[in-house]
Amino acid sequence: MRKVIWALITLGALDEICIYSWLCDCSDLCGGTYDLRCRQRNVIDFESTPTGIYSVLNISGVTITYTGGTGTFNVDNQSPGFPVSGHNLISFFQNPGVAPFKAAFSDPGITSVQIGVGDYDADDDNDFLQAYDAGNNLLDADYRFNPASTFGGGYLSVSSASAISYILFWDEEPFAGAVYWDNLTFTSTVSEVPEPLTVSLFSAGLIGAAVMRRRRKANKA
Ligand SMILES: [Ca+2]
Ligand SMILES: [Ca+2]
Ligand SMILES: [Ca+2]
Repeated sequence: MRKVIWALITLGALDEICIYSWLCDCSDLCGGTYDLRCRQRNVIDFESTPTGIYSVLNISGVTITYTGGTGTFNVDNQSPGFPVSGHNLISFFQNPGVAPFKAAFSDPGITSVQIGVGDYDADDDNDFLQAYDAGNNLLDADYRFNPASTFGGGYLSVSSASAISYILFWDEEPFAGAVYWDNLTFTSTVSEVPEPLTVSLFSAGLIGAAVMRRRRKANKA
């Protein structure tokens, strides 16, 4: 019995974010999609964005721009292979050259970002991802080489203990910008975690302890 009570008290004292993921599906409690630690996880796959030429995209609290040339880019529809499928971003058709896309987050609690990149075979791709805070300090960076023989590509990822304000991502020579970017995934800390479950667990522990004490007294008497 004592072990059970201690387990309840310990559970109650631990980070409530973890408790939710252990006991139930976080999405039921908080709404939205959550990872195993109950952090909110968003994926932009661009499927609901019509193909065409853009100078800015606002999707799910993310503002996407292209920093080179005329500042325009395409939402295209290509499925060369994992992780690029259906609608995606490509800068090459409007502005071939080495310049980054920028994706700025309105959520101030973003701590990790992933983006898929790839193309059809034909050329080597040198792909870069950088994460910055609101003061333009570099927080984390990733690089990925995609050999010419590849259909599709892979993921770049960055993470940081302090909040990521925006990311830059780009492709370098030989055909700079000739890659498709897809499945922009970002994870934020949950700013408003509901309390009742934590409180009830902690209370259960305390009540259990009180019952034990009373029983012990009763036994002595
Ligand atoms: Ca897509
Ligand atoms: Ca390639
Ligand atoms: Ca390429």
